[in-house]
Amino acid sequence: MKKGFSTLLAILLLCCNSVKEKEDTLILEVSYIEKSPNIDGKASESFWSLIDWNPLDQNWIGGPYVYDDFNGRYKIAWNEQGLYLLVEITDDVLLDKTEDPLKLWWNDDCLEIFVDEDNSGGLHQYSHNAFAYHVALDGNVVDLAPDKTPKLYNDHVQSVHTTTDNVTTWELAIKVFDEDFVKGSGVEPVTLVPEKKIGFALAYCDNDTSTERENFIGSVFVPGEDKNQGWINADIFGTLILKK
Ligand SMILES: [Ca+2]
Ligand SMILES: [Ca+2]
Ligand SMILES: [Ca+2]
Ligand SMILES: [Ca+2]
Repeated sequence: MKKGFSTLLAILLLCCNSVKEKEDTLILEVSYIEKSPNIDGKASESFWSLIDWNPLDQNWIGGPYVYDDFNGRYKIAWNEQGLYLLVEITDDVLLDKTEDPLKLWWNDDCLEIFVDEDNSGGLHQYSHNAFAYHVALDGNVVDLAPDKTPKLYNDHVQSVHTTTDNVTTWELAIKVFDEDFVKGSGVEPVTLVPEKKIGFALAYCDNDTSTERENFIGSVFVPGEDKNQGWINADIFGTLILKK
C-alpha cells in the first residue's frame, strides 16, 4: 500500500515536472544603469567599459567559420525602461541584398534578439509568448505575428551601428513587452524591476555571398541536432536576472 502511494506520488511529480517552467541554463546577471545610453553605435558611455563582454559563439547553422568571417560578443544592461545591448560583430562582408524588410529577412546580415518577458519558455512562433526580433542593417525589426505573417516591430527595438574596417558596433535599446501585446493597440512596455527574470538569447545571421545565410551564430548552447529552434521555442533561451 505504502509502495503504491509512493509510486503514485512519483507519477504525479513527473507530470508536474513536464509542465514546469523552463530550466534556467545560461544565467546572466545584468547590471543596472541610471541613465539610458545615447543610441549612436558608439560605446562612449562610461558604464559600457565597466560591463563584461559575453561570447556570441554557438554555431547553430552552417559550417565552421574563421575569425575574419565572423566573430561576435555583446554586453547587456538594464533600467526601468528596457534592456540595452552593445554588440561587436566582426564580419568580412555586410550584406543587405533583399530591400523589402518583410521578405527573406533572415538571409541578410542581421542581429536576432530573443526576448521572453516572463521567462516562461514554451512555443512562441505565432504568439507573443516571446519575441524573435530580426534587426536588419537598415534598422527594420521583423518578427512573425500571431496571424502567421511577418510584421515590423520598429518601435520595440531601436538600433544604430557604426562600422570601422570589418568591425561593426551595434548599440540597441529594447522595450520589453509581455505576452498580451497586440500590435496597434497602444499597449505599453513592461516597467522592469530588480530581480526580474527574462528569457533572452542573441544571434547573428551571417551571409556574405550566398543565396541563403551561411551561418547563424547564437549566444546559447542548444542541445540536439537541430539548433535552429529559438524562433519557435523559448525553452532554449538563456535567463537574464536584473540586478540593482
Ligand atoms: Ca552610445
Ligand atoms: Ca562573414
Ligand atoms: Ca513568455
Ligand atoms: Ca556577412
